[in-house]
Parts: sequence; structure tokens; C-alpha cells
Amino acid sequence: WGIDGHYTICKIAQSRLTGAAANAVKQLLPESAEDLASVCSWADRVKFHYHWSSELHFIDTPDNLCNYQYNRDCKDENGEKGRCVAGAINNYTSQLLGYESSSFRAAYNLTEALMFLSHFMGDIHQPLHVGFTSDKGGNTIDVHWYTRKQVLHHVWDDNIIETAEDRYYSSDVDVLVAAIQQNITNEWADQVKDWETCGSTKPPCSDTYASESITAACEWAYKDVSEGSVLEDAYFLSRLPTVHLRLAKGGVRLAATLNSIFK
Ligand code: DCM
Ligand code: DCM
Ligand code: DCM
Ligand code: ZN
Ligand code: ZN
Repeated sequence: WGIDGHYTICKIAQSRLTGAAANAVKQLLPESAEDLASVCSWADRVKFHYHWSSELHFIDTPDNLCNYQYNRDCKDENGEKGRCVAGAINNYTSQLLGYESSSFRAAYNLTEALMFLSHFMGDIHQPLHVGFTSDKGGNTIDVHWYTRKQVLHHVWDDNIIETAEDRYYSSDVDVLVAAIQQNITNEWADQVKDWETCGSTKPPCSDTYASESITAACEWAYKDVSEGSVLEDAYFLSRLPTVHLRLAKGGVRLAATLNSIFK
């Protein structure tokens, strides 16, 4: 996601934190940050400086299979296991679970762990961040977004959200956040428990999130798109509900994960 997608997910999460989690988050956030949303895109800004982190934002899955398996797919270009967005979520969750131990706090930068976890929980819900290998999650597919040249990946990171903001939300991301929060408490209320839990284990369930994303990528993002496609109202209107749902799930699950870590 771009800045507004990450901001939305972190705003939703912040509003759902328990008292204990909100306190721990406040302790761990950088001095200058007022809430999770203000540091939610930090991980994108440090990609170039922390070069090792740039591969932790996504997963490449086999072309056209439309499924995901941790052992097969969660690795970087050199084949190193666990180096993908699902592995990163697991890793930063483990680090944060040690926040009460002074040896953990000495060994890890838990402020950065919190900022990475909050960002990666968003990215794993962007369908094309769990896309096909040969097109780099839609980065090599050239399309038009209405009249403008764009790559398919960017349409899902930014353009669908921006067009929705302009048309329905007074060009104000906070109005979008409020609309999604309304849906969470109304239409989706009876599904939210299922989003939060992982069967018998605790959140995060990063493999579930990744599997949902590649399924949505095939059903919605890649579907009916080829090199040079012109994407306009028919695509925008049919895909927007999926974008809303992925943003909502990302926010709910980030909160559930932090609430489970900080008790
Ligand atoms: N940071 C950020 N956004 C903010 C505040 C801080 O991305 N609003 C990042 C920049 C630093 C890290 O957090 O890498 C620690 O910030 P600080 O030096 O403000 O404690
Ligand atoms: N990306 C992805 N899958 C890849 C490569 C990149 O999902 N195989 C994502 C990361 C960024 C965007 O696409 O959100 C652009 O990546 P880059 O800046 O590395 O081209
Ligand atoms: N929405 C809209 N027009 C659309 C699609 C959605 O105004 N074509 C608004 C209505 C809801 C919010 O976006 O407030 C979430 O919509 P959905 O339930 O389709 O995700
Ligand atoms: Zn992206
Ligand atoms: Zn990212």
C-alpha cells in the first residue's frame, strides 16, 4: 500500500487497542510520534538505508497457481528461508513478545520492531504483495488507470484508494477511515471475531493472511487484466469493495496481534 492505505490500517488498529496494548505502544513509539498511524510508512522510507529490509514487504508465489505455501514461497531471491512479509511478521511479533525483558530490550530495537510489524501487517493484506513471481506482483504489467499510464501494482497500492477518496470521501483519508470503521461495526460485525482469531492459536496467522491475498489477487487484481489494459469505472467499482475489506482486515488483525502481545 501507499501512504493512505498504511495510515488507514494503523488508524483502525489504534482505535481497537486494549488499554494495556495502547500503553505499551505509547512507550515504544518514537518520542515524536503521536500514534501508530504516524509511523506506519516508516518501513517504506528506510528500505534504501536498511537494504536488507526491502524484500520483507512482499511474497512472490509461483506464476498462475493462485496459492501460497510458507515452505515453498517465503524466501528471498537468494533462497534464504523466512525472508518474506509472512516471516517478517512472525519475527517482529516474537521480538515484541519479549518487551518486558531487559535483555530483549537490549538485544532488539523494539521501537523499530513495532514500526515494522505495523507496516508489514498492512502489506500482507495488499493482494498484489502476494502476487506472481515473473511479474513482481504486478510491477511489470503496464496499464492505464483511466487516462494515466500506470503499473498494475501501483493501481492497488494507491490509485483505487485515491480515486475512492476523491469520489466518496471529500479527498480526506480520515473520512475513508471513518467509513471503514462504520462497516466494521455494522455490516462486518459478525465476521470480525473470525478475522481476529487463528483457530486454536494466537494471532498473527500470517499464512492465512497471505493465502487470502493471493486468492484475491487472482480473483480481482489480475482478473481480466493484460498488458496495456485500460482500467476505469468497471474495474474501479468492482474492486473497491475488496480494497475496503483488505484494509479493514489489516487494521483489525494488527490490533488483535498487538492486544495479544501486550497483556
Ligand atoms: N519516525 C518516523 N515518524 C515519526 C517519528 C519517528 O518515521 N513521526 C522514525 C524515524 C526514526 C525512528 O522513528 O528512524 C525514531 O524516531 P525518533 O528519533 O523521533 O525517536
Ligand atoms: N513489490 C512486490 N513484489 C515484488 C517486488 C516489489 O510486491 N516482487 C512491491 C514493493 C513495493 C512495490 O512493489 O510496494 C514497488 O517495489 P520496488 O520499489 O521494489 O519496485
Ligand atoms: N462505497 C461507495 N460507493 C461504492 C462503493 C463503496 O460509496 N461504489 C462506500 C460505501 C461504504 C464504503 O464505501 O461506506 C464501503 O463500501 P463497501 O461495503 O462496498 O466496501
Ligand atoms: Zn506495494
Ligand atoms: Zn511496504
